[in-house]
Amino acid sequence: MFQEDFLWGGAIAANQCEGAYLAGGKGLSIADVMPEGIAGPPTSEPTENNLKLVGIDFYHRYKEDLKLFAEMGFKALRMSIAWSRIFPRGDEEEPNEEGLKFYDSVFDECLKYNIEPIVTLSHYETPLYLAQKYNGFLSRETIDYFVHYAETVFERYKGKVKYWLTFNEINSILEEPLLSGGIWKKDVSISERVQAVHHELVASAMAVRAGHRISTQNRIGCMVLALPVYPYTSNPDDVMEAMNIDHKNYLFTDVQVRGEYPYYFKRWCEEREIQLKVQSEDMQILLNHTVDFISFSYYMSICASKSVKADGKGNLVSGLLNPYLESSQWGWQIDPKGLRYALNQMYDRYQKPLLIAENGLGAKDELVMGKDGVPTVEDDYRIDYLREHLRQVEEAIQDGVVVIGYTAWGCIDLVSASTSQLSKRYGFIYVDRNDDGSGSLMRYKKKSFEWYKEVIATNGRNLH
Ligand code: BGP
Repeated sequence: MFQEDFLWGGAIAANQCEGAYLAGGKGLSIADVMPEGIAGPPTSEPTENNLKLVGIDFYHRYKEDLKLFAEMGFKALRMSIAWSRIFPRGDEEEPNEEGLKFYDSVFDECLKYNIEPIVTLSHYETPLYLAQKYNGFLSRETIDYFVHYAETVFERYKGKVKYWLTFNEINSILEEPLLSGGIWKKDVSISERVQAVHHELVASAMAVRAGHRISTQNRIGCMVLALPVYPYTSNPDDVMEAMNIDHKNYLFTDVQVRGEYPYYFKRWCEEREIQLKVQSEDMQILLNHTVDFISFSYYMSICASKSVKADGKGNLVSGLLNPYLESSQWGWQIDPKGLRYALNQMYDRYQKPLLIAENGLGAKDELVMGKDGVPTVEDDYRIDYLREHLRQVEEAIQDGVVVIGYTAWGCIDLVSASTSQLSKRYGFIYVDRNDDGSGSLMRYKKKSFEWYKEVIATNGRNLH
């Protein structure tokens, strides 16, 4: 049974939906120069083929969109603030009032419908200036700029926003230093990546400290990409390989939740000849300012082997394909039980409340004429995917895991993070925009819209 105040809702990110990339004094972010997402190199300036520059025009249409979310009965909306709307370059002293006002209106509109905003401070949208001048979190300076930004928004939205997440999928920085760490330079060594990890972790803990100081109401969480790893075979070498990948991922939550680098970190660094530069107060900050809850995205599990080479396509990482699982049209393997497993693993290790901040199926949708003469999408495949995953969430709750909410990724179609396409659709709401940028931007309810509305209305009882 889902708890009575379960946070049912959806998730979006500023850079993938807002568009209006220069409106209201916004500065450029790294997303504005990554027209192919992580599939291709960044450009020197924004280019017309970058779908994120217009996104789904949420910046101008948020009222219409929030009304639709409210109609589905959303209790929560996970969204992000575009850092460069508040600090266009990232290193200013004074924030951009117009940017602050925009989010005031968005939060007010959420609260009008009793939708709890869950706000990510940094979701793959580091200000471009900080990326180019400082190589983002590779430099220590960026910690201070981030904390100044966090304090600014904590102060401003005190009383409006209570749930915060610091860095989206913080563990992806090892694989995606630009997207996740704002590191502009090419050829980022493993030492540099780990140094940037440390800076992000310190920045996150300092933000937690500021958030708790500014309001005792604030509940601040971490956000990681959950990726259950199964040994490819029962060969102990494969089991160890799976354990090593797990260790790499748990490094982040261990620091953010327990306040310390895990016991295996020292050897891990030594073997890679990493000499971490740590300032004297860092460890104390990490220890004293841990998160209130854990949130994570979940899309797939992977298999690990010592001897077989990876051929699977992953979200931000790749792993071996599991012969027992089907794949999405984008090659992501569908594993609802993996979600129950991930929830149990995470709870087993930390005993902290868990929020599923992202989960969903990216699929090609076909707009057809509905019975009432309004276009729609018959997305039974999406309903099946979500139902199976939610049933497993319920199983985990029955196991004893404390789950506080579920925000379905891309509750309205938006631009994909990894491939920058619009045709990879996740939404309950279809947005008429195509990969070539054409389309009216009109919104249409898919079949899953009514289904999810019913899930929320029955607090999950209709899943059976
Ligand atoms: C996560 C990101 C999201 C989102 C999602 C789906 O990694 O946090 O921003 O986009 O994955 O990925 P994609 O958009 O590549 O399909």
